[in-house]
Amino acid sequence: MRPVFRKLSVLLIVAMILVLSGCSDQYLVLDPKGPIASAQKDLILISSLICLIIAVPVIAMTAVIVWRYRERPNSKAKYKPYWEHSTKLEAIWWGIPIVAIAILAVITVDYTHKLEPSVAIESEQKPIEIQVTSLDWKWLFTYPDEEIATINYVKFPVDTPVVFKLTSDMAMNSFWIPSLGGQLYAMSGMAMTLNLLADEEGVYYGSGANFTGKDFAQMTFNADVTTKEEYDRWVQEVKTTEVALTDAGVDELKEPGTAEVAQFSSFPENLFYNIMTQYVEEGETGAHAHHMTSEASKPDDQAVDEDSSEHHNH
Ligand SMILES: [Cu+2]
Repeated sequence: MRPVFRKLSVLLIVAMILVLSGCSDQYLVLDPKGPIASAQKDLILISSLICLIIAVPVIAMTAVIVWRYRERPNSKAKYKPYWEHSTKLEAIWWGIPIVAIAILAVITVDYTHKLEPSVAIESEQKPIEIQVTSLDWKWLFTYPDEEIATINYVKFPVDTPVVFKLTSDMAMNSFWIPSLGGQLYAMSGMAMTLNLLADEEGVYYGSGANFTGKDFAQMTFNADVTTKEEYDRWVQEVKTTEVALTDAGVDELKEPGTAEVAQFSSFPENLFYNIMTQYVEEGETGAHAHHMTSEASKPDDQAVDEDSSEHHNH
């Protein structure tokens, strides 16, 4: 090996060790704690494997061919100056990728349907709804059934489907608890539905996965998954010991800036709905106006229908 290549390869190995050691204690996506995340992990691994079936032989053959057919005296490699076509080779290098892409396509379409975020997760437990509002730069969680609210912290019971309703006060953001499943966008003027389930207790990292300005990196939160008993005890504790979130408090939260973890014993009625529809005027036909179906546009109906999720890809 030439000295320059030797130096380069040492550098590459050092870089690889550094990069790989960075995720040694937190695999997150590759260490799923729920059915959605584990199905997504399967899809990642299956896709990677299928790609490797093509990539590994191609890279290996590139090295072998470059080495074997290099110019040198007494080369034993076959010399065929008039070779121009081989049906066998054409079939291999067109056939294998076509088959691989077809398999990838079928698997991806299948998983995409199975993992549609608005599809309810089957469970014997009654699902709980948590409304998620992206503010600059903090996460507001409101529990419509329990009537409590939290900032930058969310708690729910293990083995219980959680229906997250996502919206944003301002900038478009992306709600992500990597251990439980993929991200979904939180957009102003609409509500998206993300169904997740944690099948193991623990404290999971959550973040805003979309750049929303100066302090977006501070928009992290812990998703605390506990037993049903512990969750119920916590709800009662928040209801009895914390202060209420007032309209003035909401205005303060809407101001740009970061926030500490906080809990509130109650929140203004229809808060989520009011934030979601704050930019909508009567009869408007804006970019997301078609999500405002008659069913969803009743103020007393905080639950937003499935229609809102048809836009989950933008
Ligand atoms: Cu939309």
